[in-house]
Amino acid sequence: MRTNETKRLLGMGKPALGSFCLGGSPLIAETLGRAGYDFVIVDLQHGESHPGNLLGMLQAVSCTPATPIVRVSANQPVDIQRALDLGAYGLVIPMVNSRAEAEAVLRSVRYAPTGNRSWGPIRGWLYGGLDYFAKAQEELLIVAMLETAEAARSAKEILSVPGIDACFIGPNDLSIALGFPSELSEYPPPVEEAILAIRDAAVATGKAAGIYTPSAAAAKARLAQGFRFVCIQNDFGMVMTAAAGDLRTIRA
Ligand code: 3PY
Ligand code: MG
Repeated sequence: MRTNETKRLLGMGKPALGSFCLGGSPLIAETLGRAGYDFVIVDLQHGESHPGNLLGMLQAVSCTPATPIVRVSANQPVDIQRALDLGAYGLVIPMVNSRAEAEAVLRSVRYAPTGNRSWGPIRGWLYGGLDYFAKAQEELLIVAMLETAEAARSAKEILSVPGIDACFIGPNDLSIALGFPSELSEYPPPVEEAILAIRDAAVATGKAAGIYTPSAAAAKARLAQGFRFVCIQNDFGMVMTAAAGDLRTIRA
């Protein structure tokens, strides 16, 4: 089966850098993949992508060196299995709040006897290879989002589930869950403490700590703190930042 380069980097203790694709444009997804990110996350939770355009989005990313990852809309077997069948090589699952929910993710991802995924990896086979059945469990990257107060409290139990490869902190939802606003350039101490406690739980369980960041500077700071599955912005934010920055420069 094709090597999952993002999983390989994380397995070697190295960082992997990616971005979210919120627009449902395969052209933008391919452009992000060509920019040199290790992975591109097609976002089915927020933004314009949906089951009807997921195939084209995954085909676009997979004609680049970037690992095609899908953030599913929820921890639902049907969403998880469909994304994998269409060729997602990694999954980001939002709002995983307990060990039981993490175990449910893995049951959706795996074939019997350890799971209940139904057979039919139409494009998973084309992209991954004919030994998909034997090797999928090894190659697919499974990332649990920890972004609620309950998840922060249960981080160690969630991350100690074998088969969960990494956590991914959603700092906006975590901030809201702890009673603060989202999209802050600096998080208040309770949020920052929760973020670092989740990172520590990842380190303690031998998993990669991951986090969403809104800028290159924020990503560098998180890398320096030991985060390794680091997502920098999204296509929508990049357009906004670049356009507003140009106009500020011109009008100054
Ligand atoms: C969050 O910040 O809550 C996210 O989900 C980022 O992707
Ligand atoms: Mg979130």
